[in-house]
Amino acid sequence: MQLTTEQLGFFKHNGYLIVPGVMDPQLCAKARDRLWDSLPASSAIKRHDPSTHVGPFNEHDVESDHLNLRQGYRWQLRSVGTEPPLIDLVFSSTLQTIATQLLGDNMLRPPHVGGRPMGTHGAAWPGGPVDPADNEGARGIYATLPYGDRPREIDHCHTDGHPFNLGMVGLIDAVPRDGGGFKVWPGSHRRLYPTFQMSYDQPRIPYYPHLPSYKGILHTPEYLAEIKKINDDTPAVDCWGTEGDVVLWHHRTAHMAGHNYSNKIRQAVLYDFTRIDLDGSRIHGPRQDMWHDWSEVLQRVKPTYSEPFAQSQHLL
Ligand SMILES: O=C(O)CCC(=O)C(=O)O
Ligand SMILES: [Fe+2]
Repeated sequence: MQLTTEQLGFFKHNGYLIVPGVMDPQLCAKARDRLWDSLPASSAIKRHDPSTHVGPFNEHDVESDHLNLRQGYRWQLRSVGTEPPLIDLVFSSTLQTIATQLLGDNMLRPPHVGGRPMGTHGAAWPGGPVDPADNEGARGIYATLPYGDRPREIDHCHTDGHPFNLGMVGLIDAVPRDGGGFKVWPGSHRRLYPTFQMSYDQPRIPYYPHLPSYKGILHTPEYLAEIKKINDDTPAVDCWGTEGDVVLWHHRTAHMAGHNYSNKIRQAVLYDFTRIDLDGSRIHGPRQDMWHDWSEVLQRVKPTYSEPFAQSQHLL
């Protein structure tokens, strides 16, 4: 399967692209089994009884291991990220063809079956997030429990602070509207790209036990101002869909894991495509041409698309 010129143009303009039905249904089913099999038999949440799926996880079901984190409404099973079924799912020949169209011929760095999953080394700093770049496969299976009667909340977008080229969120089960799907802020990649000091990374303040207050990712004032503006002036797009759909997104696209106001657990697999030249390209600051590290076809494509196509992308 090849992306059309319209799909490429849409991705270039909006920083995301929903591609329907590209993941194998049997592998999606295997991934769901893998998620549920990781739950102890004694858990209050029972796979075949949806009435037990409403979050947050109760005290007994909470798990703080970063390889299989269950906290609040979030369940992030990362240990499976380098197992064959997950890698076959995210690095299938279909998805390699698509990612190659975006990132260029012979540029994809393959994942490593049996390699180090994300979360192996715990949080990047005490109380901080896990570094998604410290990983040789998929980020893992990310699930969000239904919020039940929790009041509606405001959306807050962020960007990811680790080096990668192209993000992917793949639905391993159908996700309804407002059901915790990946949310993106269209066009944010073009506005944020020039506000970073480096083209892929975000500098980090190291953590020291005797100097605990100042730590984590350092943002430029330009970035902080722009992401706040984006949050205020751009309506987010909810990437709901059916089993096998994927969302591809530019590494600087503002996004969030949607709030789950449905009565169904949101189940998705996250993967970052990286180019084999990322080790060299990450030393550069933002390029004059933000498409420098992308395929020639994408560099050349006009960022135009039809209204019906935009509708199919939940933009209108
Ligand atoms: O689960 C999702 O949809 C997105 C998660 C995310 O943005 C992240 O882990 O950085
Ligand atoms: Fe993120």
